[in-house]
Amino acid sequence: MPKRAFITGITGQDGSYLAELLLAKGYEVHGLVRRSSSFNRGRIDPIYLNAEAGERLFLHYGDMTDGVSLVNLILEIRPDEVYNLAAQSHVRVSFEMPEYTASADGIGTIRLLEAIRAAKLDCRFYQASTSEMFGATPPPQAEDTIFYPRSPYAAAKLYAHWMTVNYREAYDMYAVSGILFNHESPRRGETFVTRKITKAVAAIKAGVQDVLMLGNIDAVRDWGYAKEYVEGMWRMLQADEPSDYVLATGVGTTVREFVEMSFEHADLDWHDYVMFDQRYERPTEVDALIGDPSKARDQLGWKAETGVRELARLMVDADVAALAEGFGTQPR
Ligand code: NAP
Ligand code: G4F
Repeated sequence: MPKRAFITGITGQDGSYLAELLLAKGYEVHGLVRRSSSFNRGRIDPIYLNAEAGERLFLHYGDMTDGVSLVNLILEIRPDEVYNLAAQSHVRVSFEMPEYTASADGIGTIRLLEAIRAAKLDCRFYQASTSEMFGATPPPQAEDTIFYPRSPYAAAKLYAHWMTVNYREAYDMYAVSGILFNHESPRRGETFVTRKITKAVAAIKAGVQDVLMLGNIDAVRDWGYAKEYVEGMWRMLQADEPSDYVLATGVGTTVREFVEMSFEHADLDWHDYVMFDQRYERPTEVDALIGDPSKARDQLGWKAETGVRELARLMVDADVAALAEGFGTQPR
């Protein structure tokens, strides 16, 4: 019998890479999808081009704000491993929708943990925690660094993080939190800053965009390649004992530097195109996130391989190619 995994957020950046990884490892993969009036499966659709992998991929309608759908799916699927990646994951948007973000990201995690507990399932649980939980605490940030959330998103994720710890301690569940620093790819949502930049570079190069409006370009982030981070998630669920881990590169880069690298790769001078727009600033900003991934390296043998310059280049190249093929907004 193949191992059976259930992924919430399978249509997102990480969910799509994780589904591919688990299918390649021989898993049967079940994913939660939201009903939408327009197509929202662009990232996982290519899996069906491989008939063998496609046969082991199953999609189910549900929502993190609908506990009954989660209870029914857990009972029906009876997974060996659950990866809770679904979230309203945009920090700026969480200031506009704090209640929904709390429900989907915070209470949604409880809905899922309770569904597992009620089903008396002996499965392993991964929670997508985030470096945003460190917020105002200066870098470097590791597993034992004090949390200081600076947005409704970070506060909701911190609640989910502590509830994951609590279910591990209270009910002896194999439940872990991956505290992941920013990770990007050509599949990154187009309103996150890296993808917004690389997509703009491609469009400016093609002569179909004149200007790129950005908010705070002095913020520092620790950017890695998403494809490598999903391997770390899987490794966390294969360890002998459940524990929480930071995944990061350990290198900090400003948004300004990411802009420079991306424009430079396309032989463009960013000063000619980038303008400040206050609308992209946040009521409370997280100035600097730089992770210390020593524990994951020592205990899981996990290490980020792709540096930020290479990441910027591969994202620009993918956006240039997508535009040339006429798939300008299609995440691959
Ligand atoms: P993403 O691309 O925004 O994907 C989010 C996924 O969650 C999508 O599949 C989305 O579905 C789904 N979703 C959102 N609200 C939902 C709801 N109410 N019910 C069911 N599904 C819902 O995010 P990502 O970058 O892959 O990140 C994956 C997870 O890791 C998220 O929890 C994020 O907060 C966390 N995280 C990300 C990073 C990062 O740098 N990428 C770092 C740390 C933690 P639709 O496709 O229908 O929108
Ligand atoms: O790309 P961002 O929106 O990512 P942010 O806020 O760091 O959050 C991402 O990483 C977290 C992990 O640390 C995840 F948990 C979360 O789900 C998400 O994936 O913004 C990065 C930085 C911020 O400081 C922001 O203020 O870029 C700055 N920025 C400047 N101009 C901008 C823009 N961000 C966005 N999205 N758009 C701008 O125009």
